[in-house]
Amino acid sequence: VLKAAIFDLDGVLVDTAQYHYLAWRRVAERLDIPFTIEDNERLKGVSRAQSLDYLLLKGNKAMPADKKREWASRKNAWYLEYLSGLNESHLLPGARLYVDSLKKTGVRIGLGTSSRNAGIILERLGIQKWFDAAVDGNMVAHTKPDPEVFLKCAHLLQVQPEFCLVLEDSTAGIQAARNAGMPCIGIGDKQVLQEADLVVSDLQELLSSTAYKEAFP
Ligand code: B16
Ligand code: MG
Repeated sequence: VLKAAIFDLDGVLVDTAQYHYLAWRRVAERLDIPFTIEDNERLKGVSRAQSLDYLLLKGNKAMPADKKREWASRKNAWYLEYLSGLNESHLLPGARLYVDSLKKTGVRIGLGTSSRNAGIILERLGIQKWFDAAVDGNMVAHTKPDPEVFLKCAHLLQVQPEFCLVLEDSTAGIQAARNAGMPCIGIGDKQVLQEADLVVSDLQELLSSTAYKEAFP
């Protein structure tokens, strides 16, 4: 039985993954590093610092720590620029309805995100009150695929990992759920998110999925 659902933020509840993409693409362009959609998939769910390290490795560029901090904060400034227009219309399809339906059946709601900007996003959308526990990138030492963010959330929710369902749009996040011993639903492309127990294109689709109802009655 399902006792808790732990949601990723960017790309699951809110349409901000596109803003991360646009901001990283600007970094890659400026640094003259080729940046493909596959590269972008690798950055999803991964911390800002490690995302930059990935890009630099791909571009075969060494960079001292102070320069790295500069580029990471430049990326974040661009990201925050995109976020400035954020409002309720950026909630992804089915998010509110699915969370409401879980709450009605007594399932506890958690947030497990790598983002250090989660506070601003929740506030903008007025959805802080959705969560019984929230863990973000400011509260963990290790980024996804490390299970820390999800285990910490489960601990705060006081629910054993095997009774927590994770909802994730990234391969790193699905691996993190696996590493935490939690079942996981992928939100996005079936080819990309193969390691999930079930993949749907969004939470709207999940609400009417018979495979979901059978797996998590
Ligand atoms: P920030 P999630 C992740 O959020 C994003 O998917 C990833 O692209 C981003 O680099 C990471 O947060 C860190 O975000 O720069 O805002 O601290 O998908 O785990 O909710
Ligand atoms: Mg995500």
